[in-house]
Amino acid sequence: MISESLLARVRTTLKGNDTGTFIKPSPGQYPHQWNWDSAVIALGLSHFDPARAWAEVESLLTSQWRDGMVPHIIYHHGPSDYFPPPDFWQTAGLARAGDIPSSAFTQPPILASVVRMLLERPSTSGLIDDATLRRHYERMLAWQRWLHVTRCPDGTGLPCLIHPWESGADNSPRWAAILDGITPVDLPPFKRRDTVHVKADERPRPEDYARFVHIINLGRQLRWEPAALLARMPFLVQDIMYIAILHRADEDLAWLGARLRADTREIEGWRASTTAIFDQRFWDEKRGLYFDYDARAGHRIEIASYAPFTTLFAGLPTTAQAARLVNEHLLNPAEFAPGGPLKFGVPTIAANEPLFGPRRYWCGPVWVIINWIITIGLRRYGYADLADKLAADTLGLVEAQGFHEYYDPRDGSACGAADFSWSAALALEMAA
Ligand code: 9WN
Repeated sequence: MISESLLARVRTTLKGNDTGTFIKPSPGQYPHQWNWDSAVIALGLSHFDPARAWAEVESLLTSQWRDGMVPHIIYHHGPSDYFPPPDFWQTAGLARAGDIPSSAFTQPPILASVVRMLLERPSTSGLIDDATLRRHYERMLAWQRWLHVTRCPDGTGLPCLIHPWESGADNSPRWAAILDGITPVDLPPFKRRDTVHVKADERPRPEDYARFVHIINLGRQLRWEPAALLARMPFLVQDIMYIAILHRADEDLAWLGARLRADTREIEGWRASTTAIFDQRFWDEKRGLYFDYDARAGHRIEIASYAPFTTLFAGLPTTAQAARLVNEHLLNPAEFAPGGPLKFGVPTIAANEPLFGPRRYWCGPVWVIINWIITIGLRRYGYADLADKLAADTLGLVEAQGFHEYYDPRDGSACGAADFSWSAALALEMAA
């Protein structure tokens, strides 16, 4: 049930972050449009301004590159005090780029799933005409094809990420070993702005930030040419959360295609290929967990994170695998459950991992978007009580602390940016 007071606070936060063209993730720290933020913000908007929800989808898709990619940051209104500024990406004059200045890589493709959710809501579904929906469908199809084909080096259809920012979980310890192997050289001059708004010990470490910039610089030198990126980038990863989100997006895009009477065989083909290889590449039978894959080095990255639980969202595990994920890990107080060192779940890294950092960004804090994805997955597998409890606990955290970017799992205290749009939007989703 959505209370009037929650609705009012969410509305104030999202209106406060509304630039007119798109809703920014937070007032100071993130003044541009971010890809997966905008998608889930549209869900929150659907509860009080459904027309604006569709406008958010539209504004994100207008940023699409000519080759199909939908970029991760879109600078609709030019530069700000955010680093990197638009010209840092050096995309001007690139034939494959889009018309709106943007970053040169992408983020988790949750948009098709959001569009399906919007269409399944009576309040929202009547507000979009078939021609617009078909245009959105074609654009999302081109993006998902770009991921399965252009970003896949090995014929499996599994996309590779070329920068930690593409994962949405920038400094996750899942990427630490790869980042530690990268020595930044000839860095272009830059000044970090993220630590102006948020305490430095809640953000990526300086050495990791320098590596983020170094990888962008390599991409610039390769003119962001997809085959060259796959061949040369030092960070080349198959991320299980990213792939789970894409697999669910394929399912939801096929649903939309069927509704539009389009030929969905290509999408069904992607779904079949991902299903066929997922376990072989990522499942560890001994640990009862999925692990990401370092495609450059050719091995799994054995860090216990929230990411395996997101596979439930996509329906990828068998019932037996799901039971292991839940019983051996999600409910284990030494790792992910409240009751041991933690008071709140789900931490983004298991509490007993050596690199667990309870306040440092993606190294441990609880994120509302992750808990929301996990609750949907739990329901898909019949764990409704657990999903209800996780949603209620997350909502409690947000009610007590405000709409923050992330929360310390030991005591629930707020970290990162304040007035954070997706924490507000997804609080409504969880309440509903
Ligand atoms: C870099 C906007 C974004 C989120 C990401 C989160 C963070 C950016 C940053 O903020 O990344 O893309 O500057 O740290 O990691 O998931 O989309 O909220």
